[in-house]
Amino acid sequence: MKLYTVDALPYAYEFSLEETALVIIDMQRDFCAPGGFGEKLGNDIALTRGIIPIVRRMLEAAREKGMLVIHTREGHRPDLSDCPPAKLNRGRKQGAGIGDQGPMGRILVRGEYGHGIVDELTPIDGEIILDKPGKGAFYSTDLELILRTRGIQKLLVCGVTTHVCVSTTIREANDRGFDCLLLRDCSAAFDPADHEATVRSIHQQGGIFGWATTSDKVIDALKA
Ligand code: TIU
Repeated sequence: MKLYTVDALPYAYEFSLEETALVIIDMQRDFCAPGGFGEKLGNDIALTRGIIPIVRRMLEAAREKGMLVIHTREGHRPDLSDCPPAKLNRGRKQGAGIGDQGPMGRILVRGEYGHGIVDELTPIDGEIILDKPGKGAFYSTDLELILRTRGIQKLLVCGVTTHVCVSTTIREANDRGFDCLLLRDCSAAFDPADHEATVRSIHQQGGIFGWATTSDKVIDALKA
């Protein structure tokens, strides 16, 4: 089993291809395109759109090496039976009613155009698409079963938004015993202050939730 060593904070992160998955969180039009959930919540989507080419480069490097890739999508059943009233009510109050009609179809509803992953990062055969009703990718999904079945112990995590779904997923993974490396340049929040604070919160205290680095360092390690 070949080990790759990546320069990271708080110290080097080591992984093998066999035990590692690239987890791309919620790179959906609803968060990265005009008129989606992210924009309707009152956010500027420039930063979440901006990372698409950088995520693509990381995705291509993972594909080249045959690493397991998991794409998550936040969203709900068309009848919203899996959307807690608390989430629905708060979204509506903010002008982002889950299930409401928007320019890309119904907001955050499975099967709608806005719920889909952006074209540049379209999953290919062999990659896993995981639909999740919550912010964390483990909550009410079969992600843990999939990872354990594949023998995955390490997660390279990226996507949007750093402080919401990326952070929640890393925290959930950490409590389940997975070693997470946050790819900070492949992740974005609507406000850079939220992004930076979250990156620090993950690697501080000796890596209380995991590690953080940039994708070029992972790609360099994979090529070394
Ligand atoms: N609002 C916000 O920053 N994020 C979300 O609602 N979901 C994800 O992070 N995917």
